[in-house]
Amino acid sequence: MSKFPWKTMLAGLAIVGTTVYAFAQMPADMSDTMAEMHRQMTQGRQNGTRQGGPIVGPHGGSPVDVQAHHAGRFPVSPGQDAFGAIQEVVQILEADPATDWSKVNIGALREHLIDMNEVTLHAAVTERMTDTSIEIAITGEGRTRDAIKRMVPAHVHELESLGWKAGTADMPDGVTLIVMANDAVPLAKLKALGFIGIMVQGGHHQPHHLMMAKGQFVH
Ligand SMILES: [Cu+2]
Repeated sequence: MSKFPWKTMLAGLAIVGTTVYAFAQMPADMSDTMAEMHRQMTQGRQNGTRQGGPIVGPHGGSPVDVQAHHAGRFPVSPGQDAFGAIQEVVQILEADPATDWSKVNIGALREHLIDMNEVTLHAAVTERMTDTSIEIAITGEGRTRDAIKRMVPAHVHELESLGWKAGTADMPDGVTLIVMANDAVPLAKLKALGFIGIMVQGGHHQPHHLMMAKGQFVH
């Protein structure tokens, strides 16, 4: 173990490194081992947070994760993106002594992430360019339709805060989104971005997800 350069890393990381090494040597029952790994990794992160500043950031990819990845002993991916987003938020809340668990609502975050999944992957999208704008019909059925009606009109406020001119019109099976071209976002760029490229504008989802989980934000 002393041959590894990461031995020289922060004390908090070295603790995790030791843990990783110990489990690599362990021939115990795999399910027990995995449960213990989860517990130890969580402890390691919490130790790291206390000793060396915040390790779990809003965009993931903590030094601990990178370290384990480079050591080749742990996969970093949680296996499912919404699962990983929720795990990250739960870890942030657990690392914050000010977290008010009487208000925390992880289920609300899960519902929003299901909406994001529906809008991103399952909505039907028809785009039409005019001389001054892009007009996008976003439609679906059931949960997909509900998600479109929750997320797309809400996103207009984010676009407006970025200085874009945009609006929505309700339809029985979805929403029509109209976004005007401007100097910063000419028609060619609007066309290239299309529906989902427009939906990802702004960085509001990450902080909003944490607020949702804290019970402070309703989309
Ligand atoms: Cu979101």
